[in-house]
Amino acid sequence: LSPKIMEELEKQLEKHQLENIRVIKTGCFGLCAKGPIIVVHPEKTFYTQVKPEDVGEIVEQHLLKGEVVQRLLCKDEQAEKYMIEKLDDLPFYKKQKRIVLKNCGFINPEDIDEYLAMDGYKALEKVLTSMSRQQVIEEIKESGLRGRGGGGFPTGLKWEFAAKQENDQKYIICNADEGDPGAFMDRSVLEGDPHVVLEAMAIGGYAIGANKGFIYVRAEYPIAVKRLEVAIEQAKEYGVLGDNILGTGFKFDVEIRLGAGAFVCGEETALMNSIEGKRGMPNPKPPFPAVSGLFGKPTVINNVETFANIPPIINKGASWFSSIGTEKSKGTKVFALGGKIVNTGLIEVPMGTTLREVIYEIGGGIPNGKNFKAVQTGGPSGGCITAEHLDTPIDYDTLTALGSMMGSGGMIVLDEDNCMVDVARFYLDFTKDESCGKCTPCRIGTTRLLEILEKITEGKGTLEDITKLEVLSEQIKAGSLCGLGQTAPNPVLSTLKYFKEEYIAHVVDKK
Ligand code: FMN
Repeated sequence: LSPKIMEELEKQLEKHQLENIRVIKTGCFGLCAKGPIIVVHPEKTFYTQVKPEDVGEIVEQHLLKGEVVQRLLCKDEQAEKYMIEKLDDLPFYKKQKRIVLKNCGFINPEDIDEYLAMDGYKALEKVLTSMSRQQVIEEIKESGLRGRGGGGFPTGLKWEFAAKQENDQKYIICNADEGDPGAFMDRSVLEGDPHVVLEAMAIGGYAIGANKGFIYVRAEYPIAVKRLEVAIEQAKEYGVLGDNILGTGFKFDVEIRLGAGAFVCGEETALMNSIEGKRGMPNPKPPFPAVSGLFGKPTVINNVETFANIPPIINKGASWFSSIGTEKSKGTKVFALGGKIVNTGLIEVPMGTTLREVIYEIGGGIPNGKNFKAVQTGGPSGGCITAEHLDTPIDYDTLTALGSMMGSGGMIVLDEDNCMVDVARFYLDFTKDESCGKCTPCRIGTTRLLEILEKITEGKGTLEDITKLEVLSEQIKAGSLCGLGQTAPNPVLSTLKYFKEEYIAHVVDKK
């Protein structure tokens, strides 16, 4: 609908000769539940669930007469009335802190001038003109930034390993494969602010001594791909990518590679095999990519969101960044809120925010008066967190301690109607399909695990099957080659930990 709304808006502005009003196509505002959205600046009037036939009224009443169209204002579900007039007043945004998403929904991602107006490429200029490679690495290390792609590895340390390698060729890769069901964080960054990733990759290239970067993005994200292509062209024209960046002599180029929707290709070694034109299957580690990665050369691979944190850290300093978050998890985290929640959408919160704040204050709670049951974090590699842990501050370590994980940021809320055995079956169905087949524990193990789960959900399972689930899960975790198999049993183990009675309720010999 949004392109139609935009077309209608342009037509109406022309009809009324409102030449001094600009229509800007932006990336995502985050509040998916209320799209399509029009924000009228400078006052930031927030019109939601707009239809093409509403546009005439917005133009004639608001833009010509200066009167807000009450009917189209954002509805506050909790207060059950149309009341939110300004974007900043919405509870959805109040508890958020936008570092990664700061430009998403505000600038035209296809216009480098708008990125430049938001301090774009200032960080690159700063590192190239006033910082040594080691100083850049120290700054990132001191910031405490950890990888947002799932593993949580310290980014500065990864860059340092690669920087120390002596080699004539090194690479920087941006992992934009984003295969978790329910995750769309990286997509929104690429669609809303593609230059931030290019700027960060060039900074990374300078820091480790690489002059070539690849963005591996899934082909199912055509808008992200197109905006990246436009951004790369504009960055080259502006002189922030290419042979002699900002006249400093530093050379850095970026190419896009498309993934074909295989979840395992998000795993770093499988991804690099895929870029090399080989079948996307993981390799054993070590060697780690920082030592021997793409084409056997030292390579830094980081997630989209990790990269999006780099320019703000360089611009504002490591101590600014590390003042946000918890002791061991610094900065913010972007989450894709989905499932049984009023405000489905994309949010960014400081690490340490509680799940209760995310689900009830930002997310608006559970729809239709239902009770919260659990939240699944970390997608197919993660697990569920129950009501008794809603006050847990979100960070890498607390979520892992609860038997789940931060993962890349998918957060699926489940209510009293969800069967937890079925939730585990859903994720196993996914991982079994996505197993690449290279190692036996994952290939055969996930198939057997799914068979047992199907037997139980069909009401044909036994108590012995529940024991088999536990034993087999541990074997798959211990024996699999890569993170896919090593984490595939997590949804089973965590639902067994917190909801064993639901498994028992399904089996034939429950007495
Ligand atoms: N990392 C991503 O950034 N995006 C992905 O889509 C992704 N998919 C993965 C899928 C599997 C099965 C596994 C095991 C890992 C995946 N990862 C993904 C993690 C990467 O292997 C790697 O840790 C990450 O790209 C490193 O970047 P970071 O340090 O910035 O997090």
